[in-house]
Amino acid sequence: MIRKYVIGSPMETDSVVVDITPSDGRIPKFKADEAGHMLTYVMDDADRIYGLGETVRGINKRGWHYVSNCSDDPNHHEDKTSLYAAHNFMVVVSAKEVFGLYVDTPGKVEFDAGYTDHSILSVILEDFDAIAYFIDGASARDVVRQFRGIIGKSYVPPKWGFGLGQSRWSYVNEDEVREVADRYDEAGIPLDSIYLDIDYMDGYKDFTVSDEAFPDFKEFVDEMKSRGIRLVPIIDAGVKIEQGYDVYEEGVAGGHFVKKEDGSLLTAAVWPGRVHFPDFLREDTRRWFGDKYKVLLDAGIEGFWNDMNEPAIFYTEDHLSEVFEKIDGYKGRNLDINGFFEFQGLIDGIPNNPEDYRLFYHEKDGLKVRHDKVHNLYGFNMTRAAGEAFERLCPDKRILMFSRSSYIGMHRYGGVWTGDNASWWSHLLLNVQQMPGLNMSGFLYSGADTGGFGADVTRDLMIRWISFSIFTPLFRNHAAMGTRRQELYALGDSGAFKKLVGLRYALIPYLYNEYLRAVRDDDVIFAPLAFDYPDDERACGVEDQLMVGRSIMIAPVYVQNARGRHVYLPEGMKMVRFRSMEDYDEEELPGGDHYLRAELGEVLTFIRPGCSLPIVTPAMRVEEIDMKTLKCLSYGGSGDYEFIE
Ligand code: MIG
Repeated sequence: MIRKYVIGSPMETDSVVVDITPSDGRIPKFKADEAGHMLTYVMDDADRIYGLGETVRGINKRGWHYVSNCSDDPNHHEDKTSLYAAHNFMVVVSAKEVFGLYVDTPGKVEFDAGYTDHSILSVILEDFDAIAYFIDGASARDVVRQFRGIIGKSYVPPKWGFGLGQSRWSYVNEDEVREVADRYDEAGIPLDSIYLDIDYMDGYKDFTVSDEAFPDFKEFVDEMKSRGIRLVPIIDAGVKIEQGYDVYEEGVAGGHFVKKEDGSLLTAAVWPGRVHFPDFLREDTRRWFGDKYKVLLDAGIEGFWNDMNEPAIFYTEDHLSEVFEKIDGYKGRNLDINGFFEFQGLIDGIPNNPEDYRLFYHEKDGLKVRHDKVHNLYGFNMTRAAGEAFERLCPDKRILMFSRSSYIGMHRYGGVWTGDNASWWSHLLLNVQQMPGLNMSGFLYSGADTGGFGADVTRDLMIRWISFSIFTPLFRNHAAMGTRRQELYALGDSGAFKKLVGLRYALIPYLYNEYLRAVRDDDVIFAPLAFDYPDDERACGVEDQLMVGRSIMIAPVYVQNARGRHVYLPEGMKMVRFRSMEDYDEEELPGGDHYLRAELGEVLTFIRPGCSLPIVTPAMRVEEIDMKTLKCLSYGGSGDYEFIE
């Protein structure tokens, strides 16, 4: 049962697609302050909180506070309260009740999940009004299903989007891209896509391609496609200010860019230097910007990633000139501790400055709205612009699309990647722990930068990370400029990677089918053990194992130099210890605690009783997978597995 409560006069976000008549009275279970801007719920010691999408920390969110405020912060440390997304949905599981809450507001909202007081869950709407959806359910999974039922079906990527993607900031010309493809092929490692980061563009201008780097882009796209490899270019939110650049000129002429209070255009800066930001909250701006993707679609491109759409702001002209003025005052001064820190703060406060987000306005449903009040909708609507355009321009084709910033509702148009993580073991665990929350909010097509974006990866970290991310729908190796080369042929003997990526391709029929099933049934693919074994107290506390689809559980290794790990089995299962699709051993294990060997390159997979895991012979490309090679590994039951498409 879902009930809708209107707090104040909230703005429409388009995240919910079902009409629900608002209820009068109070939101059940919660106590509200007078204005209705702070809701509190008293928790028992054993109560758990799930969801909140892309956030730091564990699967159970209790014990920290999370602020929905889409932020370009590459330091995903456990003390952070905001990452790139705003996913305001959570499920509370206590011994006496299970319920969900979705707080639909385009502004900032804080979920204090027992941080200030361990026994109090509070939801704090800073200045803004909201719609609260309260969901009563029989179980956590049931609450999630009901919620997903009101936000619309999740995006479905093309099947090749389940293949491995290789990315780096940046492959700067066609020779480099060709070399990546060649070396993957030589190493016999399957690959379906290569990503183009910002340097493919001409001067970082959206929807342009550098002539020097790619003299005949269309021909090159065709060449790669004839080898079965798709190129996936990046698109950034900021549009470069440059006379003669069509996107800039049309944007100005059409009134598509965000404006300041006095009606003049906001000048901010990102990659290309000075830019204007399209007002994606306006329908005709979305249509205009969306149609621009056609330039690349016409060149044969079938996939995109949208970046910097929190939006990230290096600086605004207004703030920067203030800083320059103040800096003058520091010249020649003897800076003591206070003076120096002030000075440093002045500089450190230039990018993504909260003041800058209050400087400009959107036009939403005919009204002028200050940006900070609708901040969390920006990336959503950029990706929506693209998604709506694909529906118009190529309705019969699935286009790969994912975004860095997101809000619930965007899951109908694309997926997300989790942004600038680092090559750290703790971020491998974070990747594991982020998956259920993302799925609960509808973001089924998701994954992290495998191997880590920042910092230098090691061979063993890459092996362990791949051993996990072969299960995530988005399976992309991406690294920052200046870091150690991270392609799978560049980390010593590539044999181990060939086997592991081969295993991924062997699992694609299962993974894609479980994906389609999760879309159809409004379900998650990655579930905490607590979802399937709610009465098993031990299972409910597990933070480093996941159910993946209906048939299996996984237990990734995320500790350097470990040669095995403890695994909790909520019931008897059949363990398959994969070294590759052809090389594995099977063992039936009773429920309970086990210490299991898992050497580097070994993937522990557990088949549930009565279930089957279909696998196929790996191919070098998703499209070459031969379903005739399908066989099932089973643990009891009929030994069959049902495909829905
Ligand atoms: O400020 O395009 O998260 O994946 O490689 C950095 C360059 C801008 C941030 C993205 C990252 C990408 C990088 N971008």
